[in-house]
Amino acid sequence: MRNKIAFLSLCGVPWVPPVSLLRPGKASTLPSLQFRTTEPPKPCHPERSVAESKDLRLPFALMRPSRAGWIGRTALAFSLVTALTVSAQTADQAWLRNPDRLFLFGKVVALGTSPIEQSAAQELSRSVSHPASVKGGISSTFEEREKSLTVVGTAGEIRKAYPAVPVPGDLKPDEYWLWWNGSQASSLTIVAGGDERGALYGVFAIRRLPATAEMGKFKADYPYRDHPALPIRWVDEWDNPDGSIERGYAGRSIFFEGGKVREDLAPVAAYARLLASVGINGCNVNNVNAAPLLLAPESLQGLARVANTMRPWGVRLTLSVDIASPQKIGGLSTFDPLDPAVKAWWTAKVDEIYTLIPDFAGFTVKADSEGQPGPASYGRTPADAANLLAAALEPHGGVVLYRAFVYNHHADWRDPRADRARAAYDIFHPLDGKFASNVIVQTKEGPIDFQAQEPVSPLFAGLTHTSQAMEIEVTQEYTGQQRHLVYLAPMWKWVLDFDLRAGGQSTPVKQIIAGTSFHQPLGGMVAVAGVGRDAWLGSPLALANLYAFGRLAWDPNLSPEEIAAEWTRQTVGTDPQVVRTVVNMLMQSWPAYVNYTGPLGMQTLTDITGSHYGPNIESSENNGWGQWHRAARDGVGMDRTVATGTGYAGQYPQQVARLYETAATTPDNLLLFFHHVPYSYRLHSGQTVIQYIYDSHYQGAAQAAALVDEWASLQGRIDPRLFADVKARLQYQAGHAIVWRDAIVQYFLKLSGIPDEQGRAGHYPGRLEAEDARLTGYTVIDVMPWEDASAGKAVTCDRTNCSAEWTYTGAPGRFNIAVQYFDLQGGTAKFTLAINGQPAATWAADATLPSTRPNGDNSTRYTVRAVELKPGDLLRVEGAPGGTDPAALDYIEVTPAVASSIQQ
Ligand code: GCV
Repeated sequence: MRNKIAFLSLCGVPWVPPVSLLRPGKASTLPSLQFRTTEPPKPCHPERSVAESKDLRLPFALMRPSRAGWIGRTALAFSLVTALTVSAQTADQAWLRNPDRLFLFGKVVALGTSPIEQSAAQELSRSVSHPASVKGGISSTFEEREKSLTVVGTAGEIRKAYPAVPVPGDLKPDEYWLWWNGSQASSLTIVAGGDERGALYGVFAIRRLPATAEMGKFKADYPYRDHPALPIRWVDEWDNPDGSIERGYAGRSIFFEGGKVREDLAPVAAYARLLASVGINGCNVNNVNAAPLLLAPESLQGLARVANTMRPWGVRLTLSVDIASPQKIGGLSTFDPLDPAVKAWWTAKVDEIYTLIPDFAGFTVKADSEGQPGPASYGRTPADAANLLAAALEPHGGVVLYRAFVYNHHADWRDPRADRARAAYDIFHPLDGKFASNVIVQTKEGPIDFQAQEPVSPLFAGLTHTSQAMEIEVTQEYTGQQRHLVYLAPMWKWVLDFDLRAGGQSTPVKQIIAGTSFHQPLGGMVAVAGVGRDAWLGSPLALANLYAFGRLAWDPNLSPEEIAAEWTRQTVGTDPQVVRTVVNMLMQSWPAYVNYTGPLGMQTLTDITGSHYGPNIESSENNGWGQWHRAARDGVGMDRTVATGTGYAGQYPQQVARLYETAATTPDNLLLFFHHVPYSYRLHSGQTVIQYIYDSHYQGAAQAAALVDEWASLQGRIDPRLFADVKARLQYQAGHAIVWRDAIVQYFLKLSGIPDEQGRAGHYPGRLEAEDARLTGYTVIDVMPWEDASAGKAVTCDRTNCSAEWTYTGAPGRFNIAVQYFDLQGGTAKFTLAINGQPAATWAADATLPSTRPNGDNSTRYTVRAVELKPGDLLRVEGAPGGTDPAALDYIEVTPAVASSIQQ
């Protein structure tokens, strides 16, 4: 089927629209419109017809695409976290599948010929051209309605072509206005933008509206207009020229391979379309740990191709730069920001970039941070470095996003006053007012580093004369790396709404970064996205985070539930039970993750110096990285008070500082971030700290298991491949949540010496340790860190086959048998569970999990269900190493078979 679009050059036909207004229908989510009939205006000269499509001549159509939308077309052959097969990226994997319903009248025309307006018109074409959609959408009344017209253009173009249409005179850049009039048989719909990008966003709003809660608003506020709250809405990709992605969990880069920009940029175009659909207007394509050679002329040619690919979607290219580039690639002996030769080098380099990329958006800078060079080498400040780049960019309209993520990663952990959390404020607050007007200081949402739970960075209130952006992470570096379902919008929303009370006034973060609290010219929100070639984020439900970022950057007042519902309707399905269930799962997922990975503000208790994935409690301590939680025999938490601690609490404006200064007023969920307290300290909830640690971890693991059950209730209601894929992921997550639970609980049990009131910690009914089994070939090892294995020990095999055998001594009945093993990188081991010599299950340890040593990164649970057992039965696990994976085994656990997956 050919899709064609008509581009009209219209003159101002004096067509006066009737005053009849849209009356929302009572019945469905589709308003049944009542119009006074009128003829739409005619173009004053014939269409310069680029193309025309019957498919575009749709009435207010109800379209139902086939269910194959989502992953259906992507051959996402995924078996658990097992070999994550690389699947091509398509926009409908994310949320741009053909809409179930579309609010659109008649033929679509774009008034302008710019690439962005063409994209806008083509987007509507694409939405209605799906054969399955057409089947449901074209009705017998099609012919009656073919006179209807949807016109896309800038406000100026619309005004010129349709002087009688009341386009507001004050539409801002990126803003859109939707208006229509006429009858069902013959109507005019206008999508006007404050600029071309605004028109494009208007088209995406039309596409989204029927699937969103905005529909109600749409009815009430006709004509509908909307603009983004924040001018800068960028994604940062941490892609390296070799094609790897720092903290990316979805395969290789869509931008780079082998040191160059990839030939095939089709995924980049699809990505730009996805970004545009939620209003994202900039994409930084390279790692902030920047490779200076990307600024070499041949690289810039490649980057210009990327910019050209994203431009039709209004997404501007931005780059991370190494501040030492003048020295590293420019042949200068210095990169001192105040050196005239350095200034001249940057000016020439920026001019070169703009020759190739006229709409280049600007630079992101990581300097003096985690080994990156910076102005400190010359005794200069971040303002000196930022202003150097800003001066070069300013004539072209470019901006500098200078990251406040600057800290000493060789801090002295023995010094009770040392505190990484203080660094951003200590360094940047004194520079407030010294940055050029096109510099934006980009601050991570919390003072440490994208932990599962942190307080809001006090720096937002510490820069009242500087434009600011907030940086968040869509890629789940510390929040389960896309293997765990963790919908982060509730956390971001909490930060956005947090009122820092600067100067005693209401100053929520969302208003500070919009530039409104302190009357700054710029501001924004930037997300480290981490998309790759494996279905964008490697995991279907993780895409809700990318969607949520865009929606919150557009409108921080949206609720995470609303956003989750929008995403679900557009992506998983519109069945109310599906929407309810998925929204519920998404909303529970972050609190659950916090519960089982590090509650009370301890931060994510993960392997800080390595994978950032599995549990490793002591890895945070006794090193210079400063992610300390100070867990000790006497108590836990870091004293950050002014009175007795690091003084960090005093960086907040007075009212907030007072709140955090005493343990009694600090909210429970951040207690241990601010205070070192004994394990017996009572929370506001009445529980002791230690009991909360036990309870929350058991609760978190149970919540993770409940996600499996909730998802299971959707069987038959959603795409079967999506169902199977997500189910396997959730089962893995439920098993890994138990690894987390047991690691943290046994660690704190040992450290505190205080038993669990409920008797769970240290007691595992039905658990049979591998080290206690009759072993053939297997040898017992100490697992590091010890808390990552049950009782600290496991067994590994250095032959071709080994086995561990136990005699069952419990009551007869039906049981689930969970086998806890370690699925290491570097090979595929095989396991068999045999009962009385008969194989009950055989599986391969073929996941792609971190680490080449057995630990909490790769501890994995495989459950064989509903096995009949009687006393005396022999339970035997056979392990066959593969490559460097030694088929390591921790334990088996025999628990009564119940319908629920809680026993994962
Ligand atoms: C790009 C954390 C991450 C690093 C990242 C850094 C940053 O430390 O682990 O991979 O580096 O943040 O934001 O610069």
